[in-house]
Amino acid sequence: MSHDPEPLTARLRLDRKLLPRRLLVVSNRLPYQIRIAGDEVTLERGLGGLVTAMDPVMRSTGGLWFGWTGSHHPVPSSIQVAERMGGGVSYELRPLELSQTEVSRYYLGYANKAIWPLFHYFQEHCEFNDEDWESYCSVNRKFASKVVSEYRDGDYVWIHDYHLMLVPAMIRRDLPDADIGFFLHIPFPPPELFQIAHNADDIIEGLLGADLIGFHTPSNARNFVRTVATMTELPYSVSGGWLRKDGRRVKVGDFPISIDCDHFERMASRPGIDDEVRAIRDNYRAEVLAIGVDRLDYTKGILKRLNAIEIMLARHPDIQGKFTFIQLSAPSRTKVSAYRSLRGKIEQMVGHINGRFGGKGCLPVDYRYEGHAQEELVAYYRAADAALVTPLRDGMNLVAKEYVISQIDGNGCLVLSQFAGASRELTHAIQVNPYHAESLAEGIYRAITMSVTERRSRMARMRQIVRNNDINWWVEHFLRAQRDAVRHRDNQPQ
Ligand code: ADQ
Repeated sequence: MSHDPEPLTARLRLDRKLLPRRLLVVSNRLPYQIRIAGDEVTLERGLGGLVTAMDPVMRSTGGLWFGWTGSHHPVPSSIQVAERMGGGVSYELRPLELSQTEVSRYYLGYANKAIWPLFHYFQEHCEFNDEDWESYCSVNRKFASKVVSEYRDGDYVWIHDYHLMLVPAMIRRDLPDADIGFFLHIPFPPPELFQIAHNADDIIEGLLGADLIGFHTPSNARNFVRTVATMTELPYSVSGGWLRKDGRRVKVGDFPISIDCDHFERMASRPGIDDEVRAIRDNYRAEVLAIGVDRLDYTKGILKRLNAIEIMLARHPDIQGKFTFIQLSAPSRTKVSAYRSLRGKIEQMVGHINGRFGGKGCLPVDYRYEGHAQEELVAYYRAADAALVTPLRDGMNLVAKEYVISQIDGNGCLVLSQFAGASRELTHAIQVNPYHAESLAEGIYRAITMSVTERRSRMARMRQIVRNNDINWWVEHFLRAQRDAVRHRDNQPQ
């Protein structure tokens, strides 16, 4: 029985020749929250970059998605997302359950208090301890065994992200000839930083079980090869993007992730959206609206963004009373103390800015601590004259691409951190260094006062770039590299 939460309106336009017989996606969380009431199973799509990118892929290719349910309630061992898709393929979830200790040690502990901050260059937030690490190892083993138990010849195993970096080698041990890819959704730091992890050797060993290891940007890929070169004696080529491990060649490459542009454009032009956009603008009564959309995370630079808005309002009294910044923050990792304290600081700062500049017309900052449906988000994107995407460090940042593609009338301006992976492609954004408050403030001011001609020309270039390199392109680019990696797996280096 299918539990498809939304009709299969359209599929990605993928080159069928590249598709494996069956795709096995492995990630920490399943893409859907599973709710059970009596006999009824309902699915609610999760939030976050990995799901936004990979769910449309699985809807098009079919296959199995292995992941943690995100709760402690028992669920069926297999759930079908879409009943019948072209070519008889189906998309099924394979839930894994984790104990409370595993959640607190593997997920909240090692993954989110050690690896997440370290890989985003926040070494002061890192907490390393042996119990968390042991739990990380045993949960990785749990994932690997589950995949191995369902694996059939011809399957392609695609492992995602920093929670599961040991899984490639664990699967390789049991299935020496399996095709295995790994994609890291967050940055990979330089060797000097990476070696702070006391289990750095094991992580490298784990990743090298894959045939292909993908990163968002060339500099992340280079950091990885340089790290392996620093820590091991393995043969490698930084420029060729390969390493050699146990007689196997491991390919390393950059694959800038993207979004399903057709889906976002459809949402941005759906019937009734013009009324929603007008209602948002009428509600705020501001001449200029800017927006920020993030999971509430210290890497996203929300505090520095708010600080820059305060500086901008103080320096440019002409826009006081005419400008509103809407910050939509989705709750995230609320059990980690760094996230809880960040929430308190943001709320305090919003109150301070509104106290200082409010009462002169419109509200300076509207802060909402909640997740929004994608359709609603797109209405906000369309209503906003500018989007402020100013992370302190970010693998890619899909919000930047979603904003650009939602500007179907060619308007809008993007302020983008130079430390987001997206800044490599979106060179026509106003690029800023979020660590420098004054230039961030001026970047925002420049965006909201830019001439219509310049704004439209920059937006047209960015829309074209995102359209050319959309999620179809990303999947194909990765699968093509995987096919080549497997072909050359046993080749001696030139
Ligand atoms: P994230 O850190 O989650 O992803 P991002 O790429 O911006 O960051 O993706 C966030 C997703 O969540 C977007 O699709 C966005 O629309 C959605 N979202 C955010 N706030 C929301 C809100 N308030 N309401 C509703 N939806 C909201 C990780 C990496 C990124 C990388 C992606 C994909 O950290 O660098 O781009 O994976 O690889």
